[in-house]
Amino acid sequence: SSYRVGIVGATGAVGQELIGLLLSRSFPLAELRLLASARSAGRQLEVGGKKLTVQEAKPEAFDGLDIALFAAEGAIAKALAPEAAKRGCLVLDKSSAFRMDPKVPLVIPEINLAATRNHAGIIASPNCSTAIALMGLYPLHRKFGVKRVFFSTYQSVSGTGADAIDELEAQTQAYVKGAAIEKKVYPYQIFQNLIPHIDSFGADGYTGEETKMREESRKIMGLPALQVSATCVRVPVVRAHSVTVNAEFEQPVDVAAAREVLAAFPGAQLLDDPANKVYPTPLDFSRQVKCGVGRIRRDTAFENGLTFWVSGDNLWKGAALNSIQIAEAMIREGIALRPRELATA
Ligand code: 2RA
Repeated sequence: SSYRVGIVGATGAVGQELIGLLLSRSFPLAELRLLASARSAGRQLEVGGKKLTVQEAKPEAFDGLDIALFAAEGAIAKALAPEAAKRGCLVLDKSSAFRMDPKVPLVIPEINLAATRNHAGIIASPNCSTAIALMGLYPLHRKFGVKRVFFSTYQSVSGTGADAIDELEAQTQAYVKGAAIEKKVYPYQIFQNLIPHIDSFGADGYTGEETKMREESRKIMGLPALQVSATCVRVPVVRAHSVTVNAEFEQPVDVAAAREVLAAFPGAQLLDDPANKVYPTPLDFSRQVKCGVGRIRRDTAFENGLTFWVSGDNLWKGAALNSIQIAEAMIREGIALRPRELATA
């Protein structure tokens, strides 16, 4: 069968990737409805050789849809996702609005697809840095049991959005021309620099991004007591995030065993041959379905420690692809798109 799919935030960086991936993955579409703010309504987008007109995202815009892919900021998801679910849509939301809501499954299909069986109309996708980090950590946890983990991230500017991509480009051009470098999106120059600040600072000195990595990793892996400490840094890379993971396990983990586990995990591509300078880089893993894992070595700071490096596309596995993979897997596994109570209504 085929499905009537709506995209909320269709004109944004992630929305554009959703359109491309639905087409390139031949998602069974009966209809594709592009929804965005009133400001963008009326714009025409070229989709698969057809011109589609963007409609305003408002409650009645969800009538008749089976799936609503939300790629908008939290406030819009908070306002409209319940409206869409009420109208019988399965909402797949990439924002942080519902991720920690106990009634909302937070899902990476390769890890906890079963959690989708208890949805009440809304399913959340994790923060991009969490999804990418867990493509390396989760298969190792499943085999060796993780106790404590440190994340250090190297996050591309596309995670902020199209305006940040433009900012890096403009600062690069200004540098080449010897012109003044302007800062609009970030508090510091991002060109030739690093900014250890993503999202907002909490009272404990951790940023929202760092708190998300801790809380979301615990929820997705079902490890409420997992010890996590993250440092999330913006780097002058256009696309794809990278993460250094230092993890302590219940038992010693040798590199060969770790490589075997990662090579067998569907969400990861093992790329680990340091003698030949082979390891993942963000440039190589942009627009890749899998996340690259390499630099695997015993961690010298832990008993039973292992450290490794992951690079993954933050717009794909970190956002658009993960949402689409949830829908694909639910359809493949015959998991109800509508919550039980609605289905009988
Ligand atoms: C970022 N993870 O990279 C956040 C949102 N995509 O800015």
